[in-house]
Amino acid sequence: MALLTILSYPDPRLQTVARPITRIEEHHHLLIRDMFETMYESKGIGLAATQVNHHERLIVMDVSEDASKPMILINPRIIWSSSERVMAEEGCLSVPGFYDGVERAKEINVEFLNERGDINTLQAQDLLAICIQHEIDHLEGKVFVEYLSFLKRNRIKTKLLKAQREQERA
Ligand code: GNR
Ligand code: NI
Repeated sequence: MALLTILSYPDPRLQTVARPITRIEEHHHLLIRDMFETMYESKGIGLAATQVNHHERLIVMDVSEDASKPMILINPRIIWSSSERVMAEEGCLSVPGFYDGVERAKEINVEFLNERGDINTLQAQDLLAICIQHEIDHLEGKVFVEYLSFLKRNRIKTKLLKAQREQERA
C-alpha cells in the first residue's frame, strides 16, 4: 500500500481529460487500493484518478460517516439528472483550505463499471449525487472553483500558489 501525492490547484495536470478504461488490469486494482488509502488518510469523501496524476476514468468514494461504504466507479456516466438543483458547500482535496457553494443536480442516475467490469447503475441524491458530479468533473479536467466568480477563483489561485512556493522553500 502507498499514499499517493494529490495534485493541488492550479496544477495544469488537473485539466487533463481522462481516458476510458477498456480493460481492468492488475495495476488498476493496485491503484484503487492506494487511492482509498490516500482518500481515507486525507479525510476525503471521494477521489478521482486525475487528482493523483493518473488520467483514466476511475473514481473512489465513501460518503458514509464511518468509512464503511467504499465505492468504486469506473467509466462513470450520468445518464439522467434532475432539473431540481441544490446549492451546497464544496471542498476539494486539490484545493486545500477553501470551501464555497456550488449548485448541482439534486438527483442523478449514473452508469458505471464495477471493479470486475460489470455494468451497474446507481440512483444517487444529495451528498452522494454532489460527490459523484464533483468527481466526474475532475475526470473532465474541471475543478469546483471554476464554478465560482473570476474574483474568488483568482483569490484562491493566488493564495494556493503562494502556499506552494513557501512549501518549496521550506
Ligand atoms: O472530501 C471531499 N468533500 C467534498 C465535500 C463537498 C462536495 C464535494 C466533496 S469531494 C471532496 C474530495 C475531493 O476533492 N474529491 O475530488
Ligand atoms: Ni475534488
